[in-house]
Amino acid sequence: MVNVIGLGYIGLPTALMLAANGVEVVGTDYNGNVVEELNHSRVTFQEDGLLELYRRAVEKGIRFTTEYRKADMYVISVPTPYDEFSKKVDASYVERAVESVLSVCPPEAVLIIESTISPGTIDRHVRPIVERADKKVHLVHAPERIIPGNMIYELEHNNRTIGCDDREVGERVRAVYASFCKSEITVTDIRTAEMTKVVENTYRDINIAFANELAKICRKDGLDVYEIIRIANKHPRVNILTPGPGVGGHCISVDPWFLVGDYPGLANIILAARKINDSMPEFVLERVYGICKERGVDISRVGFYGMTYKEDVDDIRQSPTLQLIHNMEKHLCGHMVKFYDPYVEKDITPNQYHSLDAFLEQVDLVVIMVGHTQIRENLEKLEGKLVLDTRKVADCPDWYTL
Ligand code: SAJ
Repeated sequence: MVNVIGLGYIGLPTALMLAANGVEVVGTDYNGNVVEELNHSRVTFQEDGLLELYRRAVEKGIRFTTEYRKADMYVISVPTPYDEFSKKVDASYVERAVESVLSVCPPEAVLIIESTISPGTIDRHVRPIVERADKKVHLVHAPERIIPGNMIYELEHNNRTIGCDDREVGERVRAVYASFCKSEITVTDIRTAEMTKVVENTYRDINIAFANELAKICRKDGLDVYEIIRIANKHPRVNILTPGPGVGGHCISVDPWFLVGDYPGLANIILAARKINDSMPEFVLERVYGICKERGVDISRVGFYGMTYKEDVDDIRQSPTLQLIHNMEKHLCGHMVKFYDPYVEKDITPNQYHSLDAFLEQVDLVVIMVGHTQIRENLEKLEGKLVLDTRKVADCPDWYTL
């Protein structure tokens, strides 16, 4: 049996996928509300195909509880927040989960940590706990790679990495993941797996930063960055990403800091990329102020469309819009502009609307921060408005871009 600990964005789909493919699974979360929702046939976040997968898993007998269970294998997918000032990973949730597992697990159990951790976390934070508990268990790091918005497909089709101390244990874990993963599963050591995960997200951060820097350079000279990227990408070895209002989410905007924090003086391009991406919300604000001045728009008639960190997800963690709100608070004008996101039901900020039409009625300049399908399918509603399209959702010559 596998006990999946932490039923969030990663743990829940993983638990469901294992169960739907015939593995006996108990899902554990210490948050009673999450367990209650799941026990009442409600999935706790929006993701394509999640509800259908949930139903398949329930048919196969998955159970949800707040208790840690006796199992041969544990998949730990609890949050690993980072400290904004020190930029270091906060492994306390992982530590507590490991402690709780150790209190119930049989000897020789396998503890698989899926949460993103900074390189060296298992040696520094987890092994000492295991040593203190004086119980023989096997540690494994199997970092997740799925992308919100396409999680279910990617769980089945992405290659995976399994880091372990002991090859035979790695092969056992591989067999369990192979119950649903149709792609290549590489078995390596734990430190290599930890580093690989952070390197993957850092690679993407650097590439997004390059696109964002190009946007700033082209703006300076009145060049169309999108056209330049489109043409450059026709080169067989060039693949530039898309500029945007910043980088959000719990991974790409966080993981590179672990390398900066642990390798000061060495992680230079990584640090520069982080700074460029973090500067984008402010760059959007500068564009907004410029357009308002040029077109005589009152700041109270400016509306930001989209608050999540990217399109068609309901996750707002570290989103460019939240970063921008934070910046505006410093300039004491955050309360004047308007916000709307079809995926965000909770009020995050004053002047937040819950209907697209009501929001549009109140604004003259719409700043598209997220390219949700909703706005792509309702472009006609933007007719007569000034638009700053930071995501290039449409090819409208009259619209402003980054
Ligand atoms: N973004 C751009 N321009 C682009 C691509 C992305 O501005 O061309 C922005 C997005 O809008 C978003 C941010 O970057 O704000 C990150 O989004 P993303 O879609 O690139 O990635 P995440 O954070 O949703 O998921 C990443 C993925 N990692 C990589 O692609 C290397 C995913 O596979 C990981 O599982 C996930 O991080 C994680 O949990 O680590």
